[in-house]
Amino acid sequence: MSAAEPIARTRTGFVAIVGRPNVGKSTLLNALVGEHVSITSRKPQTTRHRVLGVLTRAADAQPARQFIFVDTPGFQRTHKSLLTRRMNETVRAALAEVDAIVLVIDARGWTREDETVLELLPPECAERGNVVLALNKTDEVADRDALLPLLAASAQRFPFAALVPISAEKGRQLDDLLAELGKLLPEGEPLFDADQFTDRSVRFLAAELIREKAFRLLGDELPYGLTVTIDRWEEGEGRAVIAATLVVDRESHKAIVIGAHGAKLREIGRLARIDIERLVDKPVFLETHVRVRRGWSDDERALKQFGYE
Ligand SMILES: Nc1nc2c(ncn2[C@@H]2O[C@H](COP(=O)(O)OP(=O)(O)OP(=O)(O)O)[C@@H](O)[C@H]2O)c(=O)[nH]1
Ligand SMILES: [Mg+2]
Repeated sequence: MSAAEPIARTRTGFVAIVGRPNVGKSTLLNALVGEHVSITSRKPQTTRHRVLGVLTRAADAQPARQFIFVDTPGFQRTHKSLLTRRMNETVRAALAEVDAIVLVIDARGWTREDETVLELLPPECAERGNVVLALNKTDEVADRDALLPLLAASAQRFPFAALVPISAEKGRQLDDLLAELGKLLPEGEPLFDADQFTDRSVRFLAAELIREKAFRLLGDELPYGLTVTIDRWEEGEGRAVIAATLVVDRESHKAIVIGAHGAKLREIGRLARIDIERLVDKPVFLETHVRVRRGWSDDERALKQFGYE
């Protein structure tokens, strides 16, 4: 190595994943990190919190890189409740404090909602060149040639640092995306241990896993008025005993969550328990209850109590 050659250094940085609801941001975060950090579902507005997912790469030939991905709620164009307003604030705050941004759109084309998110990017991003466009769900695109005009049109819209077609669900082209993002990480020492994959507690992750199963098993109308609290968490004798409450905002929703003879609630609990056991690596006894708290998603105190700050 000649003296003039720069010494390769460790790079560490925050990368926000933003986009409209349901484009696959959380699926992408999980695929990049290789862990079920952020919950996903077919329903829009699944993610409500800022969730970090950490990927540490220490290849022999290359300097170490630590990507700290920030999953964000899908940005919504209208505020339906205090909760949606909070979710949008979470997106704005994340954008302001990161080193790089992945804007996720659907590979089938731009929508008005995507443009709204593009307009949300801090003005200095264009100059800094720290935004990568990920065109997700390429597995749904029958004609790959159709992507070419979309790539060209996207480059016209904004000076993206790179445009990468991906499939988060099938794990396609994720290394290409990481290679582009790696260039945008600033030099710096890792902030998380190599085996740490999120900043969130197992308690938070467990509550989210229960919410995920409820989102997946319940009808369209319900999930937006549903949240989960963990009321008891005891670990011992080789197992964990957890009590959780699914909180709904209407009396009529309680019966729907419970289902005929309790079947729905049992299934939500069974699926969540399997995932929580994997998380804590021991058998779990999960007790679930349903409670009504009217109008909680518009109630400042309730939002705070349920962890939406
Ligand atoms: N076909 C296909 N589906 C995908 C892909 N990525 C995500 N999905 C699906 O898209 C839906 C939404 O995924 P999420 O990851 O929850 O989307 P999100 O952008 O985080 O949604 P919000 O949190 O609600 O904003 C789920 O049903 C995913 O399985 C993909 O690459 N291909
Ligand atoms: Mg999400």
